[in-house]
Amino acid sequence: MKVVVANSHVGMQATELLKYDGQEIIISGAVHKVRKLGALLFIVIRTGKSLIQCTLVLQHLSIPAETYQEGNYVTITGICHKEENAPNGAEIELKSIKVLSQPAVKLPFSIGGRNLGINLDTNLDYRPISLRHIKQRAIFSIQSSIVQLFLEGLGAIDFVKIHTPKLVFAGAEGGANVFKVDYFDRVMFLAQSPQFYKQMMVGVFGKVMEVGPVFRAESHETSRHLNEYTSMDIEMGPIDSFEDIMDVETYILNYIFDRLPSLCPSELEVLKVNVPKVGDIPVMKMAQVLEIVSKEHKVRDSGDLDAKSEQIISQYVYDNTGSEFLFVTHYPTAKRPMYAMEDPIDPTVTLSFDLLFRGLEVTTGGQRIHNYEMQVEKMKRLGYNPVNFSSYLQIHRYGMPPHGGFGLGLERLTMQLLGLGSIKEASLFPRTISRIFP
Ligand code: AMO
Repeated sequence: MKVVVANSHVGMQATELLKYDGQEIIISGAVHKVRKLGALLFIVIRTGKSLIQCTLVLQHLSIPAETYQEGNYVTITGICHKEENAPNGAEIELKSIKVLSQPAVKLPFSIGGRNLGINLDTNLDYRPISLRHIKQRAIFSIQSSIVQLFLEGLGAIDFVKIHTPKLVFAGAEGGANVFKVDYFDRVMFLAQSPQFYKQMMVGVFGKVMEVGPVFRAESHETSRHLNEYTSMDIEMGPIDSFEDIMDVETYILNYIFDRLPSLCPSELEVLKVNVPKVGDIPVMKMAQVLEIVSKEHKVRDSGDLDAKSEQIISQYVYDNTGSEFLFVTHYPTAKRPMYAMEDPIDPTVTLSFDLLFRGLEVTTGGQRIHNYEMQVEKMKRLGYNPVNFSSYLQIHRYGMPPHGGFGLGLERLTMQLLGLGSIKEASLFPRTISRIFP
């Protein structure tokens, strides 16, 4: 009989077990859950990818209870059998268990149940442990697949992956929400976005993409803001118009959501995820959106959509087109950063867009200024000293194509896809004003 070694590092899928029907198999993992049913003991082993059910007839084999207590890391040996009633159609009849390590104390809560059954604060306080729960882990397996597909889909149309600095000389997005960092004898900032650098790299590669951390010194805690999040960015040129950017975003969202079900079927199933059909995404100008929203909601700031406005317009679009996405275009110039290209027909608005998904903004994008004089003039108009931006302005000075890009918030996309109540649930170790541990 062949002995197969599979451990949690290899990450064997429970479904793969079927291949070893009748054979002896060795698996390493954590004792996830233990259940006694008469003379039968069920021990579920958690590997990096799945749960594997093992059975033991207590009379046949005496194993001390401390060997299989929840939280132990073990190596088990047993015979693999097809078993229709087992979670993945196969189970292992145990012959022996070897303990690799034991926890110092009992787990603070059980992670073997169907639901975690603890509140969000406890979940986040005990993150290294709570993330081991199957539903928590599924969130981040899905998130990992989203990133994989984002890079794969854009790579297939010649986007080059770049890695830009997160310690930067200036905040790119304007506003006060930028963190200062002591940097030897001077001050630097944590990047609010890869904005300046991705623009610079258009002059090098034409089409670039990055998935990386960005930092926002938001002083309020809301269900949709983090102080550190993951931005999925693209930048490209030459372009004909900012609509080229919306076309790329439409392409990549179709690419991701078409392929997600085959990449992580069990995780989508365990979280009962409704994966959207993207198709063509409807487009509306900001002015049009405000007109519709103001019929049922008092919009206080005509330059941006508050949470309620985003929900109202998303519902309106869903009712009229069936789409769960909406591009809102032509945001006011006064509300967009200094690099935003103004509409030559009406300079009070920019050639920019936001994407709403199920009632929440998940992306901002648009065309950028590529002309040197135009960029310098706009900086001065907004009160920035162009001298402080001379390294960025090299691209305008020495020649840039018409270009643009977008930034898609990974945690917001995950939150909306999975219907999570808070963005914190979509971040492994969320950073907010009140949360810095673990
Ligand atoms: P913006 O600042 O709109 O644009 O950010 C882009 C997207 O990032 C997400 N996001 C956040 N997610 C979690 N917590 C936050 N505090 C937070 N702030 C923003 C949202 C948002 O749509 N440089 C531009 C993008 C571009 O034009 O290329 C930018 O960063 O999903």
